[in-house]
Amino acid sequence: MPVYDAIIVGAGFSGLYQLHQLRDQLGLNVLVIEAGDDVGGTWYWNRYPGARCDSESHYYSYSFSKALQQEWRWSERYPEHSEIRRYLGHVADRFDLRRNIRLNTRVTAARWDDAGNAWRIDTDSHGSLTATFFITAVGCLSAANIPQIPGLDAFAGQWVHTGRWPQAGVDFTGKRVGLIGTGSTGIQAAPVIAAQAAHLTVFQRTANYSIPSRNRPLGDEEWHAIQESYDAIREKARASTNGHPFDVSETSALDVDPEERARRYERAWETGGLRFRATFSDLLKNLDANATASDFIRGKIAGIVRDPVTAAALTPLDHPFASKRPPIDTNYFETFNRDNVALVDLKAAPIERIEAGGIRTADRLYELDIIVFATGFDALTGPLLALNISGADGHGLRDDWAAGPRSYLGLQTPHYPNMFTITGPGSPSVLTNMPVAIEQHTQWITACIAHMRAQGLHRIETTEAEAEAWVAHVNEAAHATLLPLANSSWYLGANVPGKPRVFMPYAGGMAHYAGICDDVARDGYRGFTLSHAVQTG
Ligand code: NA7
Repeated sequence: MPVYDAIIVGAGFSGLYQLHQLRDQLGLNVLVIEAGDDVGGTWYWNRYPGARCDSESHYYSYSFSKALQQEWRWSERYPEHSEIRRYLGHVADRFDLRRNIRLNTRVTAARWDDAGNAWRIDTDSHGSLTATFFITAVGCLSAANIPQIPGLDAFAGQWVHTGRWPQAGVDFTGKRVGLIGTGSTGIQAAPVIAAQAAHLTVFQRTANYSIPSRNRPLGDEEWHAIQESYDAIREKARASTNGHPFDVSETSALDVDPEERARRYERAWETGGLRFRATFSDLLKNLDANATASDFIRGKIAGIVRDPVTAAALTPLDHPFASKRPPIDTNYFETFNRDNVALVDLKAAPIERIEAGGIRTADRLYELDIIVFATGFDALTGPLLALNISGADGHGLRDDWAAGPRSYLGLQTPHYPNMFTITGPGSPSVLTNMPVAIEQHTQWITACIAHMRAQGLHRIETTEAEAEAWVAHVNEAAHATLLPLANSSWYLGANVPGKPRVFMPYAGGMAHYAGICDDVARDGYRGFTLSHAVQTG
């Protein structure tokens, strides 16, 4: 008999809520395993300067408890990492979750035992544990991508990756800092580091678009208005494409004259945030429409950055706006007007190696005391593959996903019975405001397990045919958008050398996806085989 009904890996937004549901709604015996020394998931690890969510705080939160929603007061439009950690800590305390969470414990392997109809989970510090259900809540952006640059070991200074930021922080005072990477992370970190360091050199491989976040404190009046309309806000988020509760314009960027278009972009630029993408209906679908937004942002960069050579190097030309995850910022482009900041264009002179004294590009040596890698993550698949999962009939996830992730609805992979993945590849995940996707997935999994228990069923699995059809649909949904056009996007796995180039998240829209999952459940879990015991053959 397995010791636990369910083992969940990860104590971030997903793991905490999944634990609450399985334990407190279904009465299951559940354990959460967490590598960090506290809850928080992504926000436990990402403590770099400027780390802030780019969903707005009042809807980057759980909706399942109205009491929680009313009692928690967010302080700013966008929550800073420490505030999100405090929120998740509060959730863990409020729902008495900590007693079922084993911290400082890393999963080293997970194996399906067909005869025992159970998962055996090996850990680095608590031996092997068994459970009927194995639920991965490991996040999409938790496996740090540290590029293999020759000579890193020889560096005489300190180096850090933003996704594994030291808890004690990093003191940049009086230091010469090199920052590699200009994704959301580098763009958030650069202005804050520049304000503290003696000098900051930003090493840019691909110039990026960025929209001002217009972050600000949330005043009482605004907060009360939010609290009063929370139900409507949540409903709107769930009914949307991206899990954000704002309206997407129904007008094509090509159906208004240039003056009106510019006025609307100006307004959206002043409002700030990811909703800039919603200025027109077709920015993510039509290349000509997108070009109007891309050009507008290029114009802004040219207007903000005083040195024309730097401005030109910062101007993104090789991909359409928002085909990569669009960052939002506080004074990113303005930072390059500071005397203590320099931009290095790696397209012109790539990094050759790291030496004791700093980073050497094809041009010269940049002398540095600290190197910050804002080089992103082995996204979506990396955290799952790190669990060393083996399934039924000798299957191993690393081999099964060698050509790209394969799943049915992003929830289950064939040959891995009773294993569920929260916000994994093949689900909307990173294309949404994450808590919306997380609540939908965990609620679906909870209902599925409740159904199995009510029917006396112990095993659920999907088939190769279902996975093949779903992977094809994920691909088709991506190609209905401009998202696959960014060559170096982590959505495609293109940021990690050797990773298969497959568009991983489901781009068909959050509400549409939730509808599919609901239909599948209503049809008796169509595409899944639910059974009493071990299946043979
Ligand atoms: P991203 O978006 O993957 O950005 C990583 C950045 O690091 C990007 O500019 C990369 O350039 C750069 N990079 C990666 N490897 C190298 C090497 N070897 N040399 C130079 N530059 C490199 O990660 P983030 O952490 O910024 O953001 C991840 C998500 O977190 C974000 O999208 C939000 O959803 C939250 P490239 O573009 O590949 O040329």
